[in-house]
Amino acid sequence: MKDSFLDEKLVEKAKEENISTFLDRVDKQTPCIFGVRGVCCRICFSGPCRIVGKLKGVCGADADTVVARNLLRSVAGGASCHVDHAREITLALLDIAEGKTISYEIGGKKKLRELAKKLGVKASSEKDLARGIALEALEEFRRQEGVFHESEGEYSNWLRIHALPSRISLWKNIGILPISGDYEISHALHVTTMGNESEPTSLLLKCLRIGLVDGYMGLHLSSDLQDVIFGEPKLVETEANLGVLKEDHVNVAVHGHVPLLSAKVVEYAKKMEEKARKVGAEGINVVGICCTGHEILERHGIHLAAHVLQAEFAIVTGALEVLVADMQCIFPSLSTIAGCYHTKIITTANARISGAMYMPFTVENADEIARRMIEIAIENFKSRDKSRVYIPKKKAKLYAGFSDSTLLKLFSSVENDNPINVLVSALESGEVKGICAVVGCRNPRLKGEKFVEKMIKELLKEDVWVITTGCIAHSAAQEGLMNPSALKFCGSGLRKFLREVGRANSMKALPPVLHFGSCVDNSRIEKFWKKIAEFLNTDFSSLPLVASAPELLTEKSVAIGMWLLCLGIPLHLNIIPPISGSNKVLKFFSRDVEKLLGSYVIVANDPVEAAKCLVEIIEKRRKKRIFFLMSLSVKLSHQEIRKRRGSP
Ligand code: NFS
Repeated sequence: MKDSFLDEKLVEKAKEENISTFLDRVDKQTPCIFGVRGVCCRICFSGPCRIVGKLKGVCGADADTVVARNLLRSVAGGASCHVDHAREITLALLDIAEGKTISYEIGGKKKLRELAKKLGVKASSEKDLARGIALEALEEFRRQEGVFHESEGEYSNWLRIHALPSRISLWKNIGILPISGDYEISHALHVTTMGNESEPTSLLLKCLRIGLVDGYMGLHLSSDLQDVIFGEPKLVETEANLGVLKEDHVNVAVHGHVPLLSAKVVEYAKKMEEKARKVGAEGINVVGICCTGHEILERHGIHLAAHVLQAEFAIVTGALEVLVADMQCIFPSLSTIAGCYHTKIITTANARISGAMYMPFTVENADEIARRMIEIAIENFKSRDKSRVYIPKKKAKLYAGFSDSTLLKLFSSVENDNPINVLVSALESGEVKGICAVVGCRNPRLKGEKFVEKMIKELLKEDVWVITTGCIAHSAAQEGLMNPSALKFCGSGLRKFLREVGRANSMKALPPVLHFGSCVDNSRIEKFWKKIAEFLNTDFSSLPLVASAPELLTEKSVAIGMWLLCLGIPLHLNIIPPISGSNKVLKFFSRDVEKLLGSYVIVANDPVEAAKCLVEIIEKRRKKRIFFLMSLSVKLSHQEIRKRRGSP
């Protein structure tokens, strides 16, 4: 277990206490080669058919059809999670606006007004503005037909207000503009049933189309409305890793995705500190697991305890009173493991688990449920077996809560009139060679190996600034890459840039790896990149921007990957979804998609090699960009260029 993100002593403790974790279970699973290659078809009941070479399924489907059809089902599955997440938030906003709950308020008044303006929603009161926005948002799920008008955006308002016009035209030309979340996901399930679509390219274009559903009707919609309810992320300084659990506190972990519940848990933990002291604890310590951790971190500064693969080990510490889970990425194993300790697992939404408590959560009963959960945790503190507690010491400091707006604010301390020019100048001079978004999960198949940490350090060495979200953000934080001490990993150009901007803001430096939040907050990465593209009047495909989802685990990540490809961003994978059984599908993602969207997928299974490939792409794009600047300078007068660049 050398050089693992897992604490060696904690893994030993699990073994000694006879606890089965993902490490044991992954070893007992031998993946079926047909499944791995994506050529197992279970769509009808004449099979399952397993397609090898030229052999066809009972219905005549070949490997290309089966792989493409399976992939589309996965992408639709992933997008359904983000669309459902957005729906939860939309309905909550409608309830708040209509006064059906008093548990929440409109915390992001600036965001409310901005969004209303973009959507053309007019009203005299804040509540009515919120209602108007929520009703517009509902259309993103239920619209049944679409005719694209640039000004009206009948296809999707969220796509219209967030996507670059150059991208929208491309999507329109290749026919992948989605109509609405529910329509597209249901349609994808329909066309992939037996006897429907079998033409692989058409199925693959639908994968991209669902990628757009994921990006705009899932990610952007969720982030926007969460900002309206809870306010926008703020820069915070906090800590990450299991070391944030406290031996002398009642420990409560929030695990899942939608911040409606976790924000309430944080609120009641603060309110009920006194009660905790009465049972001998020093207080109540709320910590975050997975994405909901990021949501409450970026708004309340709560510590990050664990990513998806460390959640089991949070229980093995023996110091966790309650783990509250709402939806997505919650292993059923948590309940089995909790059964061996005093920890209580409470589920509230989609992640109902056998053996766990279930407390149905609504925005109307939010206060009551959160208060009850904290009460259970306080009560359960008395049952903790102190002799079985081991909390690893390791934790790292991080700056978090970055977004397009927090970054612009930081840049404005260097150049007030034209903040984004601070970064654009650094990109053009090569001080910052490019930006890589490293997103997604940690995969159990890597068994704790530090793939992503090594890859990021290689990128930093090459002056590539790194943005992270989701479980990768947990990992980068734990590795200490989100604080100025990680400057030592950076090349001289990036180091200089981070120091200069940091110092202008009374910080030692900006962090080499940025915490951009949860997986739905991938939307903020597009917003940030859009600022660069708009400033330079160009498209993403001619900018030195790349992405990597090195440890892809969930279908959600596949949907996000499709969206990134739609944006024109080259995407690195280490673990690939099951597509290797079809040459046509492999060719589509490695070559054909470039002609359509300017993006492609690369696969590299070694972290150093992966970083090298990403840097090469960045270099290639930088060369292309020089040509772009030359052609631009022919078109624009000198004065215009100066104005654009913000120079005197
Ligand atoms: Ni993203 Fe968040 Fe983690 Fe992967 Fe799951 S928590 S939504 S899917 S496993 S990064």
